[in-house]
Amino acid sequence: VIDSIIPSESRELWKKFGSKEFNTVEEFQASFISHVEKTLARSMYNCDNLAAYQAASSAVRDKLILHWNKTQQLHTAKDIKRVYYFSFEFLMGRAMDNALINLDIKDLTKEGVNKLGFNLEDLLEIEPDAGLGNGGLGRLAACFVDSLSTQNYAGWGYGVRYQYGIFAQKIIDGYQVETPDYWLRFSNPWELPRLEIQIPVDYYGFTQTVKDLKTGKSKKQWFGSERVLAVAYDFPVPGYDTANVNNLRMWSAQPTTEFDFNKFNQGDYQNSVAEQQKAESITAVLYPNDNFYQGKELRLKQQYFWVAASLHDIIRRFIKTKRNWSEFPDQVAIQLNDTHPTVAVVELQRVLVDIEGLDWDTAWQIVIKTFSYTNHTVMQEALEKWPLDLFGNLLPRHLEIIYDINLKFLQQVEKKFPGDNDLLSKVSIIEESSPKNIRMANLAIIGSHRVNGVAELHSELLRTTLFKDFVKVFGVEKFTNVTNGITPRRWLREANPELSELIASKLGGFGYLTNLTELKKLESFINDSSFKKRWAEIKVNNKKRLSLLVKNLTGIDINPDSLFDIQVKRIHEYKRQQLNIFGVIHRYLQLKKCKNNEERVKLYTPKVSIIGGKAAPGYYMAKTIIKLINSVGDVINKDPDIGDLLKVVFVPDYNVSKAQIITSASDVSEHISTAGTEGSGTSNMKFVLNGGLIIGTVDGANVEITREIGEENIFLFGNLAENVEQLRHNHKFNSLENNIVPSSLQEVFDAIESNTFGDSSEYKSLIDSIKIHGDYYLVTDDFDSYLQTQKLVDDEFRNHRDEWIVKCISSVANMGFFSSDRCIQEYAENIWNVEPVQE
Ligand code: B1H
Ligand code: IMP
Repeated sequence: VIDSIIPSESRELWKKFGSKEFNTVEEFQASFISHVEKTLARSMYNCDNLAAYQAASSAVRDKLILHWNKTQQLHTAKDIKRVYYFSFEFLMGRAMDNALINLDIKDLTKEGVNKLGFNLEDLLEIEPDAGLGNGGLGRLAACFVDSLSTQNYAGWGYGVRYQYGIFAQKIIDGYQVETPDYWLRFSNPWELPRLEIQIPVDYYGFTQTVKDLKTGKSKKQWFGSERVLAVAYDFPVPGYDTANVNNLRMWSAQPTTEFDFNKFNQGDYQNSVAEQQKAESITAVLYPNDNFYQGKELRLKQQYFWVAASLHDIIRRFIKTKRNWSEFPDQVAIQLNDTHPTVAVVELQRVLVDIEGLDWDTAWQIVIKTFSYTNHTVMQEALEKWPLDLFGNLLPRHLEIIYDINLKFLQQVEKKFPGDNDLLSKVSIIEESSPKNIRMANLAIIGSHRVNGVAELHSELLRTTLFKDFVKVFGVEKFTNVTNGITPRRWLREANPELSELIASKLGGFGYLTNLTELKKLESFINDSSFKKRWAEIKVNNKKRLSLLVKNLTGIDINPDSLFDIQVKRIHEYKRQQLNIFGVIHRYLQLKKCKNNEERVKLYTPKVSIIGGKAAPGYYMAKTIIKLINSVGDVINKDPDIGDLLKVVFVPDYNVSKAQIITSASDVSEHISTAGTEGSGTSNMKFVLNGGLIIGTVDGANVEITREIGEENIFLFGNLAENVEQLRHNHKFNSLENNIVPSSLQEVFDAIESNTFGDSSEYKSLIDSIKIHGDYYLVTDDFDSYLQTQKLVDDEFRNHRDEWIVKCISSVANMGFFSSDRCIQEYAENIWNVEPVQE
């Protein structure tokens, strides 16, 4: 809208009474009190911590909204290309502390609430995590929106506003028990309901050929038979040290107000209402699987719901600019975070052809130029394949369009590689199995102009294995790499206040938080003994902070002087928590073999093994691993022979806010996936950035971390990805008779099987999977080198502490590459073709 169409008189009034943001302690307090009294309808007399948290957040939120408005007006006025990050998951964690840090008002707010009788740290603890994601993939999306804002890109996230986030994990008798995470119970001050933005989304029904009134040509049209409304909720995303505030728009499902008059007239009022209520179930709950695909109709409903609403919103915004459709890709870049939003490719084609009347090829060129696709995993069981019948029933027109896309694509392939039927069947979107499936990765590749993996090794594996046939068809340039990154604001400044301040004191301020390669300058302090002393002190403080959390959660006392060995991530066989716990058992057995305490103390470094993470509710083996960890802990922690020499802790309900305490407290952390299975990993980056070392396999981003920080600063072990296939093949000839289990591991199995850790029948399937079912994840192959590496860690931590600290400092100094800012810049330059927006 051009300013001049608003009458000057009104404009003056808007200017005169326009809201002002708080900038002083007093202005904050005024806003706080106003929210207590008017938003919450409370008073000085009944303002408890919850109310104080809500009022303080509302005050901060108001400030964000003003920045948000300005940012959106600027972007609209500049008429620039926007990036839209489509992600089924945004694992945001808490918003308040992050907003205070990014807006640089933490001290002000602390003082403000203090004088009103509240402690800021207590208020921050009240906020529930926004746990709208499973693990790395969802947290990556959260880091990306932070970097988009911080670097002044016009970048929005589009997601689903689940009413229930990832379940809360309780440990009862050593077993995982899932409880629902109703994170919205006290309402959410960080979201802005835009109840007026209601976008109809249709399902089911049929397609028909109709005559276009304008052109006279006949065309296909979809008549859905079920309709829900998508309502927008906006989450402002503040950047650090900038006024730029982007938007994370999350969709919530609502019934339409159109009523089923048929049912109503039949007097079936109750049923008619019940039908309507079902609409809300679409956005009720996040699917709690990490790296595992479950082909449920409700999930496809969620995906189409979110994607159709988001595209509708983007297209509306584009149409306002009155441009020609061919310019759509100059205004819009859409990143598909894994295949979850891939139906967007089909939906955009449908809108352009069926509704806007473009011819097929013109539309298809627009689609390809608009989309790009990130693959996060090569794990077979994670690849989305929708049964054709299920898909066609829910989205009949989309299935037809997929057939057309596929036909035209296969014709192109046939032309280039005549007679290569094997190739055709491999790259086809349709898997000719029974029942037939739609391969979403194939569709995503065909509908995008760029495909990227998330670490160099992973991207290389995509090119040479999973997507090699597509490399043949499209050429290798279409397949690129963007190594993941993390935001140093949340994962250093917020998670490790003392270390980030120490670094700032040496580097002349916090500039490194937006220019992380500045950390390199820390190398000049490697021989500064007072710096090293302070560095070590901070690590101990962070370990004390974690000890307190562990005590509160589990009742277990751990000694902050011990070596803290941490593995926190989703529980998965490929991530190999079983290797970790078998190693722990091995250590315990060796300790028990010692003659006396003197010998034990002489041979072993006191150590705490800390493991945490959620298992997908239906993943039996992962749950078995959790039970084993807890049972092993129960025995070891109570054993009077052992004392502080070994403690085993399972941290219940690992989530983003706990990760912020845990990542700064490791001496070593474990990233020990079977080579070639972990796309990237991002917690590996977080631990090293916070001054911990890594025990790792040559997998995912461990490879590049090693390259950046130097081989001498990381404890690598295990077989390489290139040998995995051969090793697995070898296992096929193994059986009970032809044993592959090394004696070290056999000793561990014997201990388990003789009920040392309770009823061994509980662990039978776990042991069998290794002993007789082919040991797919190569535990037997890597066990001895894992033990050796653990020994090395013990020795270095105990006998070479000064070198250890030097390793840590020099690692941190070389972690600059792993900022999500760098990562977003690579996407912006190589994939999206967008630039930061300057005022
Ligand atoms: C990652 C997933 C994932 N890769 C399917 N794939 C899901 C797949 O609900 N599902 O169906 C959910 C999640 N998640 C992770 O992405 C990789 O395992 C990590 O290695 C990587 O660091 C992360 C971010 O790229
Ligand atoms: P949308 O692009 O229509 O969703 O609008 C998003 C935001 O952009 C609005 O809330 C405004 O802040 C801003 N905006 C939209 N249209 C205009 C305009 O015509 N002039 C200036 N800002 C606008």
